[in-house]
Order: sequence, then structure tokens, then C-alpha cells
Amino acid sequence: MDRGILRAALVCAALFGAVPLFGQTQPAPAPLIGNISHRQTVSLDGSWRIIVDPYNTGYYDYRLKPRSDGYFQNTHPGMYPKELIEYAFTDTETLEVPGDWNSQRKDLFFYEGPVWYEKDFTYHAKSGDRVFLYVGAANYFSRVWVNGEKACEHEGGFTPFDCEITGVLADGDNFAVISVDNTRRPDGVPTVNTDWWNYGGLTRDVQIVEVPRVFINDYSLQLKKDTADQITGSVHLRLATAPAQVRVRIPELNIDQEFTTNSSSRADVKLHAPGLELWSPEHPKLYDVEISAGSDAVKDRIGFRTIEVSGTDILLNGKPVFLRGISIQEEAPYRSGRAYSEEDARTLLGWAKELGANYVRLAHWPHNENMVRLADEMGLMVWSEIPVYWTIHWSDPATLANAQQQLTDMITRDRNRASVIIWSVGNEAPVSPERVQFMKSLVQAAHEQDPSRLVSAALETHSKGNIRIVDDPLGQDLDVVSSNEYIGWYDHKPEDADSITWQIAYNKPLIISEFGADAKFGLHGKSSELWTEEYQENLYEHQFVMLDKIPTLRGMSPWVLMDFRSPRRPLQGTQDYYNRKGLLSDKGEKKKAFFTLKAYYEKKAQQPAP
Ligand code: GCB
Repeated sequence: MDRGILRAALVCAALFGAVPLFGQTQPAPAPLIGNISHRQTVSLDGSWRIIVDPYNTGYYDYRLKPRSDGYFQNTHPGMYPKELIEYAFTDTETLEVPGDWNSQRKDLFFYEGPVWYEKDFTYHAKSGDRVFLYVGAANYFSRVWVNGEKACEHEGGFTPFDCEITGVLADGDNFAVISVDNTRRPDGVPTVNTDWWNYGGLTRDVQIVEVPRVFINDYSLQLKKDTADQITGSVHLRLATAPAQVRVRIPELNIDQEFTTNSSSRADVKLHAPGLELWSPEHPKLYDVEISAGSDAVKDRIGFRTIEVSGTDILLNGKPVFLRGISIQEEAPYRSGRAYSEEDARTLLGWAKELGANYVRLAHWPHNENMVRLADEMGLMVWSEIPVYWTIHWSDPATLANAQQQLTDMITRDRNRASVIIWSVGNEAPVSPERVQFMKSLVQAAHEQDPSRLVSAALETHSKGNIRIVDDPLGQDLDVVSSNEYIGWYDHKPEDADSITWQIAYNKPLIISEFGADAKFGLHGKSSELWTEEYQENLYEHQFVMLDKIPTLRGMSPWVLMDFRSPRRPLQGTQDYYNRKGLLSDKGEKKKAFFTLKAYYEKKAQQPAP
């Protein structure tokens, strides 16, 4: 039997053990390990051998009984044939990781279903005596085996996950198999209907992480509210016996202090930091921070700032700020597909800077970590969101648990990024009692898990004559009220914006989280002609007339920086499966409205923040 066939046989043998079926509730995963980029890692990126398996035959056998929820029940576990000649992993079928499959292979462009990935690798244990496999993101549902042993499962396409594989790796030859299934699911987060391409696959880095037996799992350090020199936070160890010592050093500030863990292996940290330079878009100062405990040590680069709300103002480091923003989809510049690299992030955020932005809305899910780390360095404030999008299964407790988990993982990964100022719990979900309840519980969780940041959500509006009304009951719980509106595109004419006024039920800061119009780059005509650059430009100009009159407006993030792929946009010759609301085309060409917004932001930057 060749090695490929052996691997496939092992996969199937492993599958028909105790693996729970797709869609069933999983035990709570261990907390995510933070700051992977500064750990001892072995990269598993590069070429993986694959099997495209539309009927998921590698998982199910033919003795399947349909369940009432539409999924299938395996009635004969363990009865699968041992050798699966037709399921050999060969060297001819490969995909690059990180990367989605849709943009790598023409025949997988529209593919939705399972793909099996396999990689052989040599491994020699180094410093670590605990070992984890870490996947930056895989869309949407993943199952992981290492050397034929089931390691973990994960649901959710945009958050990282890790599985412990201590003791599973051999000294020398090893192999990993990951099945990734991007089938859209009614009860998923997001659900079946979205306005973006359902790129499948191992879309972010895959790594082996080595840590000591007792290790620093995650930590959070931030500037204490109402102070300019008090840093607070905590460090969380795993497998430590309390009390354990944790050391925190910030050499540039001459800080070197020790703290003791409590019974939950957490050490509260309090640092006095006279002379601290605060992080801001104008001065994105980051400090080298070193945290150590026992034989484990991690480094990070952390900025310190406060963000809060006072009446209708957003205060950065105690001073009012206006968020000159732009929304960004995680689409790769120039080549399309899912963005993942530092170079992609540098291009996208570079364009935002060129626009004069001091803020970006990363829609509609947590983007790859390069984006927030670079935003820290480049001085861009960030809105980060979970894909609770449009109409999901509000009454399903498993859907809520999934959304909660994605929120927790987003916060755990990015809580030390000074750039991130707002956690968003979702986008444009129509109001209903169940939806309000669902989203309120997410807001509460975000506040509990991270009291140092603001919480928002992009809400829908409704109209009475010329009045645009924001009264979504979720607004009561949000720190910042945000609204999407498409005046001049999905409703009204662009000029109507001049006479539209806003009625907002909450005395809180307002962000217009989306507005915009489609334009095909290079298509010119009258400003009344749909799809032209002139139409888009004209719409932006009339939006500014309206927005400048909203007294509580404290920021905006027009939709969207760059054209991005969407199956909802099939219009031939114009959309060609792209949402064309970008200020730049998918090839990075700037449309007229790019310069309109840039001129507006240049003026805005000169004005004192309200
Ligand atoms: C929206 C959605 C966004 C869409 C956009 C559009 O309201 O939040 O995901 O892409 O409208 O272009 O229609």
C-alpha cells in the first residue's frame, strides 16, 4: 500500500470511532493560546495534498440514515472497508496553504463541500514538552487528525483554533490530515445568505506550537481608564500549581515586576509607568513587553491608550476623536481570493492611510492577525466584528454558543492590540425579540470579557418621510450606535440625502458604518447613470451634505475600500460576481470617489473633533 492510501485508510479508520457527527454540540474547547507569532513554532504552510470529496465519502459510509434535521446518521460505526484505494492522496492534487481553494483551482471556483488536506512533515521535538497544532482559520468546519489520531474539530471560518497533540508526534516522519468543509449551514454563523464569496479551505497559516509543560496561555495588558500611567491586566497560565510567579518586563520604561497567580492560574498585573507615551493614530507608539513564568517566556509589542464614551463623544486618551474610516473586506488585493499575508495587509491598510483614514472597519469577521498587528504599527483604529450577519437562527442555543465562541476567540487573539477600539457583535440583523435577546447576550459577553473597549453593532434604520430613524432596541446596550444606510443606491436618489435628517433614539455617539454605491472602474458617464464612477462620486458628495448635519456623528466607514467577490452580484459585464462598491477596483485602480473621500477626510482632519 503506498503512503497516500495508508493515510486515507487511517483517516477513515479513525473516523468511525468516537467522532461526533457534524452539527452536534461539542465539549467546550480549551482556551485559545494567544500571541502565536512570538512562540516557538514549526510552519506547516506550503503544499498540502488533497482529495476533493463532494459527498464526504471519507466521513460517511453508505449505511446512512437521514436524521430529522437533514444530516445523516452513521448506523454502523467501524464497518468501513480498511483499504480505500480510490481515496489515495497523490502528489498530483495539491493546494497551497494558506489559501482558499476557490481562487487556486478553476474547477473549485464555485465548490462548496468537503476537501481533505494531507501533509507529511518531519518533526523533532525542541524546547517544548507540550505541543499544539494551531490553525489561523479554516472555512467553515474542520476536523483534524495527526498520525491518524483525532485531534480536534472546529466550527467557524474566521477564528483560530488549536488542538493539543502532545505525545502524538513521532520523532521523525509525521503526517496531518485536516478535512475542511465550507458547506453553508442554516444554523451556522454566518448562515447561508451573505454578500461575500464563500472561500473554503485552510485560509490562514497552520503551525505546530511548542510550549513548556506549564505555559503562559494568554494575557491582557492595557492602560487603566482615566489614567495616563497605570497599566493593568492579567496573565493566565495553564497547568500551573498556584501560587506561581509571573514576571512582566517593559525595558524601555524600566518596568520589571513579579506577580502571583490565584487559584484559577491568573495573576493580576498592576504597573506604574511614569513617562508612558500613549498610542494614537498620530503617534502609534508600541513597547516591547516580555512576560515570563517558570521556563516559558513570550515577547510582544503593545501600545497603551484608553478609549471611552462621554455623552455623544468618543474619547481616545481622554480627548474627543472623529473616526475617519473605511470598511474593508478581507479580499486579496490585485489577485482576489481571501487575503492572508502581511503584504496583503500592508496594501489594504496603506490605501486606507492614503485616503486620510485614522480608522478601519474590518468587516464582517475577525480578519487575519497581520491586519490588526499592522494597524497597531501604522496607527489605524480598528472595528473588529463577528459574522453575526443578516438573519441567523436566533432561537437556536447552539448557534448562540457558536457566536459566543467566535466572540471569545476574537477577543482572546486581539485583546492586546491598541488599534482595536470597538468589538462589533454583528451586522444589519432585522429587529425581532429573539434577535435582540441573542445580540444583547453577545454585547454583555463582550463587556464582561473586555471592559476596556467599546461595543457596537451595525444596525438597520427605517424612514418616515424625510426622516431616517435609528431606534433598534439593541442601541440601549451599545456604547456606540452604528447604522448602515444606502440612501441613493438601494433607496432614494443621491441628491435626496441633502434634505434627509436623522432621528436617533439614543444620546450616544453615532457611526455611519456603511454607505456607498457600485461603480465599475473606467466606466464614465453622467452622474445620474448607474454603475459609473461619476454616480458613485456624486453619491459621496451628497452623503457629506447630509452627514455633516448630524450633531452626534462621530465617525464613518463607507462601504467599501476595494471591490470584492460575491455570488450575489452576477450582472454580466458590470459586476461579474464582484460587489463594485469599492473605492478601488479589485486590481487596485482608484475610482473618482476615492479622491472625493480623500479630499473630505483631509478637510475633516484639519477641523477640531466635535
Ligand atoms: C450591506 C452589507 C454588506 C453588503 C452591502 C452591499 O448592508 O452589510 O455586507 O456588501 O450592504 O453592498 O449591499
